[in-house]
Amino acid sequence: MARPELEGEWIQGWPDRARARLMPSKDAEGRTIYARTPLTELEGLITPTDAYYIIAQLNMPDPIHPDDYSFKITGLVDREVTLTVKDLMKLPTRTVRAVTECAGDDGEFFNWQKKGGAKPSRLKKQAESGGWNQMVVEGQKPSVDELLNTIPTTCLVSGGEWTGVSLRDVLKLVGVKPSATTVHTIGFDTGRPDPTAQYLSAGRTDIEVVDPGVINYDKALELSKAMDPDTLLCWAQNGEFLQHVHGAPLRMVVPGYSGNWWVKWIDTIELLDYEPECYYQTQYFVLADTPEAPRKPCKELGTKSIILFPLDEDSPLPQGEHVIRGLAWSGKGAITRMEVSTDDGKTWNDAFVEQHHDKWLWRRWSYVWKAAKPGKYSLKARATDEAGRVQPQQPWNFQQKHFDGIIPVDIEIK
Ligand SMILES: Nc1nc2c(c(=O)[nH]1)N[C@H]1C(S)=C(S)[C@@H](COP(=O)(O)O)O[C@H]1N2
Ligand SMILES: [Mo]
Repeated sequence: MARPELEGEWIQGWPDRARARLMPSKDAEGRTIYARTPLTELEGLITPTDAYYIIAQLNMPDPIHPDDYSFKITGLVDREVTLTVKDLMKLPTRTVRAVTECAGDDGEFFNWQKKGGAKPSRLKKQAESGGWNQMVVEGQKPSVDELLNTIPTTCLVSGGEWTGVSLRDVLKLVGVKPSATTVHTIGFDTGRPDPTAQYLSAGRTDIEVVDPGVINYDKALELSKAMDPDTLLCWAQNGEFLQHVHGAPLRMVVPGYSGNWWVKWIDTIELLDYEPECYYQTQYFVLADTPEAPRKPCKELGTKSIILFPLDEDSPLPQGEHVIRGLAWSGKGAITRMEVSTDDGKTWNDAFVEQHHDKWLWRRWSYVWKAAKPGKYSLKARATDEAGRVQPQQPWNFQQKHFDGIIPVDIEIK
């Protein structure tokens, strides 16, 4: 098998399996701003925090100590307030287990489906340092190939346990005026969006990119989703206080919506009666057929499954029984059915879906494949969610967001 062996390590004096490690890229100051989850090396449904994917679109901000931290709620509220994390801790605590998936996760598969060529791989690692934030210097445009070869888009998804309070409870506390429609959340991180991110997701450098200048990261969530009891303001992840890179002291958690809605490093929450022009909502993180077409913000994730065993790299496999397994999740809640095909989608068989009570968390599924005859096989998996949505939901779009397509795994049985 072509998969790299996990090398043994000594942990507290005992020989152990190597820990799964993030696949990181750093900014000019050496701070990790982009890191992929080693999906194929992990077991279980909660991604260890040290292996959780990381994305900072602008500059990684300086950390603020929780004792020195507060955030404001302003705009169309009965009482404008400044709150600390300790204030929030006086409200009923809520924990939600949920998948975080970057809108750009697996985006390069869109291109591959359209144009063919080398199939993207979850085993592909980017260089330890470097990446798009260091590639573009004034006046220089890297080629599409250079970009695509630098940073793979796979493995930008993780599963976590998020603890905080329902945003709804906080909004009830301050009193939302009847005219409010939008919850505008502003992070304290700033920077000038790197156009390379747009080139990278579009797979082209010949598109026009708006330069908004130096901005704060911000998003404008519709009030109805903000009032969903599972939309949280969180101070903890996986049983510990948030790490800085994941948005400490306080971040938003918006289960079902792609990662870009989960605003980190909250500075201000503003209630509005209109949708403001947020760069990461109207320009980037949008769905449109072409760069010229009207752009629609990407919100709910589709219905998606991935095969984690076997991978193309595991081929050839011996004749006999193999367990095909992977994970599945949806932007509309629980996965209710998984089907597997071992004949390139001609026939489908129901797979076993592991049950649990967390509708926003992915589910593990498996299928016992009796590979009786030598030959070449194309394995496929497709998920159905509780809303009846069957994978895939998201058509091709120029920024390659919300990919939830069915990708075959090609295996030879010997
Ligand atoms: N303030 C702020 N929040 C942010 C971002 C950011 O750059 N700034 N990146 C978003 C994006 S694109 C994603 S995918 C998620 C990633 O969350 P994580 O780094 O904790 O995995 O955070 C979102 N929240
Ligand atoms: Mo993202």
